This record gives sequence, C-alpha cells and structure tokens, in this order.
Amino acid sequence: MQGIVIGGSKNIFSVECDDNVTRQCTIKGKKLKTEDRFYNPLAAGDFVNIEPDEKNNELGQIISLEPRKNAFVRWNVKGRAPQLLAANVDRIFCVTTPDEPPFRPRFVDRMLIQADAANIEPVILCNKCDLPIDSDVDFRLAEWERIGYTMIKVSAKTGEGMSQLATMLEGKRSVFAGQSGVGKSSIVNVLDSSVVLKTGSLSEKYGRGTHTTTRGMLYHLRLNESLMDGRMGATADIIDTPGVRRFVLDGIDADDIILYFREIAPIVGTCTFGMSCTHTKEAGCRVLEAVHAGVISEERFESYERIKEEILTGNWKD
Ligand SMILES: Nc1nc2c(ncn2[C@@H]2O[C@H](COP(=O)(O)OP(=O)(O)OP(=O)(O)O)[C@@H](O)[C@H]2O)c(=O)[nH]1
Ligand SMILES: [Mg+2]
Repeated sequence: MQGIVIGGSKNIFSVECDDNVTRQCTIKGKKLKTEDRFYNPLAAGDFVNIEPDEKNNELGQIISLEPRKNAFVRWNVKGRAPQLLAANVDRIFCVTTPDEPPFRPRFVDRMLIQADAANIEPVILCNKCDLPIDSDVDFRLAEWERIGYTMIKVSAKTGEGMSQLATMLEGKRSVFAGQSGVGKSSIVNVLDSSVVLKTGSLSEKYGRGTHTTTRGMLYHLRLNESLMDGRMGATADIIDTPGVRRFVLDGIDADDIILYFREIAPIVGTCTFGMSCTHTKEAGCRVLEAVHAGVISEERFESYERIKEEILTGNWKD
C-alpha cells in the first residue's frame, strides 16, 4: 500500500495511507535501500510503500521509498550529514521578518540558493509587516524583487496579505522554512482556523525565537473562506518546518556559488579573463564593474563573497 509521510523522527514515521488510515510506521529492516547519505531517512512529503501490521491497523512497516521529485535539504552541522527538510514540494517559502528576530538577509540568500539547487521555485515570504520596517531592510526586500524573486508581504497578526498568500498556496504543496520565531506556524494557523499549531514567544535572552516547532510536519489545510473571497473548499498542503539557527548549504561547490546569484550569473564568463576570473581585483572584471555601476548591489555581492568564504572555510555564521 502507498502512503505519504506526514512527519516523524529518526525511527517512527506517520504515514497517511491510501486507505485514509494514518499509521505509525517503522522502517522494515531498519534501513531503506536507497538512502543512506542523509541524517534522516525520510521527510514529510515522501511517498512510501508500506505493509500494514496484521494485528494493529494503526501500525505498519515501510518497505520502500518512491523516487523523489525533489528534496529540500540543509547541511546538519552536528549530525555531519545533509538533513531532509521536505520532499516532493512545488514551492519553498523562505520566511523572514523585518525584525523580531533580527532581519538576516544572508540566511534568506542561502535558502534561495539551496532552493534553486534543488530546482524548486523559491518565494520570499516576509511576515510581521505590522512592525516598522527599517530602510536597510526595505532596500533588501526591494532588491530581491528587482532581481526577479517573488516576494509576498504578510502579517499573521493583522491578516494583511494573507488572502494573496492563500491564493498562491491553493492546490499546491509548499514548505515554510526560516529562522525560529519568524512566524511560520502562526501563518499556518491563520490560513486554516481549524488548525492550532503551537507557537512561541521570542526568547528575551537571545531575541531569536525558541524553536517551538520541533519536527517537520505536513498539513492538509482547508483555507479559510474569508481568505478566498467567500469560496469554500479550497485546500493547500503545507509542510511546516522547525526553525533552524543556521542554514548551512549542502552539496554546492564554492566555485559554483556565484551561479546561484541570479543577477550575477549572466555576467560570469564575460570578464576579460573569462571563467578563470576570480571577481576580486582583475582588470576587465565585468562583475566588479557591474557592482561599481550599481547594476549588482554591493549588499548582494558581499553576500556572495561571504557565503563563498563560508563554504571554503567551513566557518558558517548565523
Ligand atoms: N508582530 C507580529 N508577531 C508575530 C507575527 N506572526 C507571528 N508573530 C509572533 O512571533 C512569535 C513566533 O511565532 P511562531 O509561529 O511560533 O514562529 P515559528 O517560525 O513557527 O518558530 P519555530 O517553530 O521556533 O521555528 C510568536 O510570539 C507570534 O505571536 C506577526 O505577523 N506580527
Ligand atoms: Mg513553528
């Protein structure tokens, strides 16, 4: 029988099966044949084949994993392996805030890079737009839009922008990712008022959020009709993920990182020294020229330099 993984830990997974029964499943033989490079063998959104338990219909064993359409991962520093955050999704919503927790544009840049590397369309979802927006933050948000990323601004608190978000989510499977405390679970609660996820206040001590959500989990939402112009029956699948303190890239070479900066990539290769240009000091470097001319923003260029450095040194900053 087939099913979709709703959530789970290292050993036990909730699988919503084709007969509409959600079973708690272990992996038969403890290991799946296909995947052993990941920290966790399965993620929310994975399709699996299971054998229901003969004695207890609420239990089962996972026999195999169906090939993934895509997977959103990050490098888990402590586990020293890539960690699956979600599988088989249509879009990744990179959730950020102008403040509370403090705005961290490089965190967003890394999520955008990892999404592009996985061939999944990223959307930047800026929550807490009820808070005052600093001019630096405003510039960065506008810059992402200028270079072609889809941006959506909402407030889970006031409801602003939520109809537009609901319309984008309808009929699709999306993942919410971002720092702890940006309001990922709060947004889910506003989209479907029959869902009540735990949300947490920001930790005073760190101003970073307290990791309220501890496991990635797939929800079948019934979007509130008030968000859909009174239309009932609109649905959306959302994978809510736990906030991470650091989003460390997985599987991207330092030399390739520049190609994931959408506004820089088309210029790479046009420098006088071609592909061997390091974009640091060469005469005839078209990338540096574009930075000086303001075609590429200094902020994004610095983000590129720093992320490249992080990959080379393994010294990842918050
Ligand atoms: N001002 C304001 N606060 C918000 C908004 N949305 C959420 N919050 C608050 O932000 C805090 C964190 O919200 P959560 O939904 O728990 O954040 P999260 O991203 O799910 O956090 P983790 O589960 O730890 O990753 C809570 O105190 C919310 O009430 C908003 O739009 N505006
Ligand atoms: Mg949460």
